[in-house]
Amino acid sequence: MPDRPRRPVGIFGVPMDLGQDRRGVDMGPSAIRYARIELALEELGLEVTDLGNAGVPIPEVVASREEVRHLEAVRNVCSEAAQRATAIVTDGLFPIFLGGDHSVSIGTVSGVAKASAGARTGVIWLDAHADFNTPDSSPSGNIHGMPLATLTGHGPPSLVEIGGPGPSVHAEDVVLIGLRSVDLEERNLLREAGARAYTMKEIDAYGIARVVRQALKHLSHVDRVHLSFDLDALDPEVAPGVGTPVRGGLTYREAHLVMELINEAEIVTSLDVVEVNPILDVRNGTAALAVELVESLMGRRIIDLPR
Ligand SMILES: [Mn+2]
Repeated sequence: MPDRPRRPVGIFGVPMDLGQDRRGVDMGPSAIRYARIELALEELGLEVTDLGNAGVPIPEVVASREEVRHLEAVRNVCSEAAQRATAIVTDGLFPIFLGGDHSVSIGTVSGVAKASAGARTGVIWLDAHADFNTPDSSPSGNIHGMPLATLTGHGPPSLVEIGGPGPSVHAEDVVLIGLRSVDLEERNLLREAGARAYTMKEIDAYGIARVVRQALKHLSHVDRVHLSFDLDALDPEVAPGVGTPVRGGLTYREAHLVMELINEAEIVTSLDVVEVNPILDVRNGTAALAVELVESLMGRRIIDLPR
């Protein structure tokens, strides 16, 4: 099979741990680089440029008297991330963003979605959590539980407007996969918004391959697809080093199959890898697993079989 020409990759880190109390996910970009993401992609024949990190203040120096914790600081960081994301897309690169807690996606997804007016961006949100709280529904006031609601227009206005006026994506162009921890009010918000959600129940009942194929079919009408990959989608037994572990997640092979099927569909145009927490990890294994899964997404195959 002749290799298709593939876009060069731009890696950009957003080492932010302001979406909640400090947990250690600010070290995620470093852990993923230590696991040699750049080399792994180069071995797939991709050209890779590491564009460094966004400037992020630490929680100890950020005022936290706001009702929504660290709102202004998160907005500043996400605005920078959005600007960089737009520039990376405009330069013709495939962006891979390294978090950081999942609130970084408010910036990265806004930036790629608003990079070209008129184009429609779909989102695959691979996560144990729905991240669909609003300041009113959130039990904690933590922004890392709000990014997907914010991106679809249901968040603090100062965050919704990042990257340009209006919501970045339509809720009907969003598919969530891997859910198993959703707050009570958040369930209603998600249903009312009209996003498509596949919980662990659907994955157990129908199998991950069928779920992924349905998800891809649901997004076949959009111009671009952003994959926002929270490592807590995996079971903590295989990925212990995450911000908010929840048991009952994807197995090692299910996660690889998600990436392999998405790769075959040639649909994804940008990627987040978020919530890696080296403090809870074992010998950087979760970051190494993140790199493996990125390889599968970007074209690594066990062997190329004739079909
Ligand atoms: Mn998340």
